[in-house]
Amino acid sequence: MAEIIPGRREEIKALKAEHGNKSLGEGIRFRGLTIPECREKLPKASGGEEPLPEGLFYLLMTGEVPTTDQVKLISEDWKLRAQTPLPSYLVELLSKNVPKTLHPMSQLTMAVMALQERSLFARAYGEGKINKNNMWEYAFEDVNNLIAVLPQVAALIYRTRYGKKAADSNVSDWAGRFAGELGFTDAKFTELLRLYLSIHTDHEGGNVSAHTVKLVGSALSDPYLSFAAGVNGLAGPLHGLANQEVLQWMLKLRREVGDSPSDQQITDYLWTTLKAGQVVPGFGHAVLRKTDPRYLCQRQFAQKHLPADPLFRLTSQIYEIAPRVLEEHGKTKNPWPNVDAHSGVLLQHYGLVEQDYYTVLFAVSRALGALSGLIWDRALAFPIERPKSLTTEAVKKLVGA
Ligand code: NMX
Ligand code: MLT
Repeated sequence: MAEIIPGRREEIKALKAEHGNKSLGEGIRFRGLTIPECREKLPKASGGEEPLPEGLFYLLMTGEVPTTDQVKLISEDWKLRAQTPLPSYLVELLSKNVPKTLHPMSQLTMAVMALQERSLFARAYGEGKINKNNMWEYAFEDVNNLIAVLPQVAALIYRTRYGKKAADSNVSDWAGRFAGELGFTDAKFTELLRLYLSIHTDHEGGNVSAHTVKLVGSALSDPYLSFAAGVNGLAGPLHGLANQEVLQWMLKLRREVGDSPSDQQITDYLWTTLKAGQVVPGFGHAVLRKTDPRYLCQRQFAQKHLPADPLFRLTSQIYEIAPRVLEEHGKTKNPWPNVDAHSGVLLQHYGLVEQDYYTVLFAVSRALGALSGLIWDRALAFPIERPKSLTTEAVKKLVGA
């Protein structure tokens, strides 16, 4: 990072000076690579087929596809960082003091906030050691420390809330450790988690959660404070909570019409949702105008590993019908499914059935995208964000309305 940053600072300064007035859009690419390319090119675990999220983190940080050894180094580094025990007040909080009714996403925010006491960035700032040139280094340490312990924290929330036990596991990559902490030993589930945690990392930075992290970080709030804020954005039903909503919506459909609904029954159910003034969860997107490539890669995973799963078959049937209904409804600019329309079905298959936990998995993954961006924001000394805000009266006066 220390070698790359100076050149990148110059590059961006020149780019902004020359082309800063143009508007851009590219769909989903991570440093220029599409989702299928990431899946193909990023290093895998030994015997595995899905990318390791550590590799995606390296790609987001450096713009380069890492070697297997480089990815191994990150796995080992994060494992080492995670060996510092969680503070006892946090363990007490999560395992004894939060009410069972508190949503797992709220618990996650509280946990990240509780860890903020560890921020090296905040400490160095307080001691007057931070300047524009070195602040990325403190952000880098905080980000890696936080990412390293997120699986432990998230799994503690899971085990306490649903009365589960961690599994004995010697898998030591980041997703593998997470699977074990959640109590899963099935190698296919671990592979799914590697894929899941890779593809949910980011979506071009403008989404609510990543952008919130960036916005809060622009005040030089440290990475813990910034990430906690982003988690709260992800917890909204139009954003990350949609993965929970999708499952609940599908299970309600099954309860109402049985395991093998006809196309007409699904069409009627879609219209009932729309006529009730609700959104069809998992469909539509703020910027995509086609089926989300993350949906498609999860669909491929299902076609390969669970083709006969009844919920997967239902998902496919809805995929056939919902876009037509949404087009006829005529409001959404994008009638195609997004990432959240598929993720829950895969988790259900492997026994992670607690839907109100799904957005926590999304958040653990989003940490890689949003927080790698935050390191870069500090490296490039991006300024505080401050959009203008005017009253309607003032706008009217200014535009002569
Ligand atoms: N069902 C019903 N109506 C919809 C849907 C949908 N799935 N998607 C968009 N619309 C409506 C939208 O509410 C808006 O209505 P109105 O004019 O009455 O305000 C109209 O279509 C135009 O919206 P768009 O410009 O197409 O979409 P927008 O950028 O405003 O919102 C989403 C994007 C993703 C919030 C929206 O498509 C949505 O609410 N989808 C369902 C929830 C969901 O799946 N969210 C997850 C997104 C992915 N993620 O992980 O964050
Ligand atoms: C995301 O990954 O955050 C979603 O695609 C939503 C978005 O990009 O706005």
